[in-house]
Amino acid sequence: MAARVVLALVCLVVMGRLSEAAVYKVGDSAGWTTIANVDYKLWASTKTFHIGDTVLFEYNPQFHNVMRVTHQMYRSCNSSNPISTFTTGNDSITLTNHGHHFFFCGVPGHCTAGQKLDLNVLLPASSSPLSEPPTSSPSPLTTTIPAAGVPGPSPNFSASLPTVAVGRVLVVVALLVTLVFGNFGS
Ligand SMILES: *[C@@H]1O[C@H](CO)[C@@H](O)[C@H](O)[C@H]1NC(C)=O
Ligand SMILES: *[C@@H]1O[C@H](CO)[C@@H](O)[C@H](O)[C@H]1NC(C)=O
Ligand SMILES: *[C@@H]1O[C@H](CO)[C@@H](O)[C@H](O)[C@H]1NC(C)=O
Ligand SMILES: [Cu+2]
Repeated sequence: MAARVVLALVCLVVMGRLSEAAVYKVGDSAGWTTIANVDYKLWASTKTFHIGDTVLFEYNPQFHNVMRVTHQMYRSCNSSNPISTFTTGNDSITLTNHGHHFFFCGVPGHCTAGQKLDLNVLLPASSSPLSEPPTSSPSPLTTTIPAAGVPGPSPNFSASLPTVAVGRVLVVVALLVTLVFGNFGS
């Protein structure tokens, strides 16, 4: 029984790790370049970008730069009016909204040679187990501190995770209620 609680806590920690922002180096080891013939469309298609993730453009700033552009500019490789320009050679760009983000190198000829990146940032997932209401609402105390020897439900990730979360919320609410009503009495 205790193993079940430990399992649920380990699961929470792992899920916390998984939901942390990721850093993606554009082009992986090749970086942001024209000479390696990197297919940046293919590179982006192998990743799943979320809000809060960072893309890192690494390149020699003598030869390249990074321009964030609109879809129209991206399609026509028109670098006359970029949204923003990065030139350090080690540019971290944090993705703060969902949808497509368009980048290319503004050095003449590089965008048409394929140094262009279209990445799609997905909407935040709405089906996280923690945000789903539990199918049943057992008492938090009997589930988090189960009585010894009493057989409980089998370990079940999808059932135990929300139970632990709801249990925590209920404990906090109970503490608040105790505090408020305690003050009323004095
Ligand atoms: C590039 O875009 C600008 C507006 O941002 C426009 O004035 C210009 O004509 C475009 N150039 C080409 C070659 O399409
Ligand atoms: C590039 O920037 C990242 C942080 O954004 C840093 O960790 C890394 O060491 C930098 N690399 C170079 C070559 O400066
Ligand atoms: C876990 O619990 C859910 C709902 O409580 C149920 O639908 C599912 O079949 C269970 N899975 C296992 C492996 O017991
Ligand atoms: Cu370039």
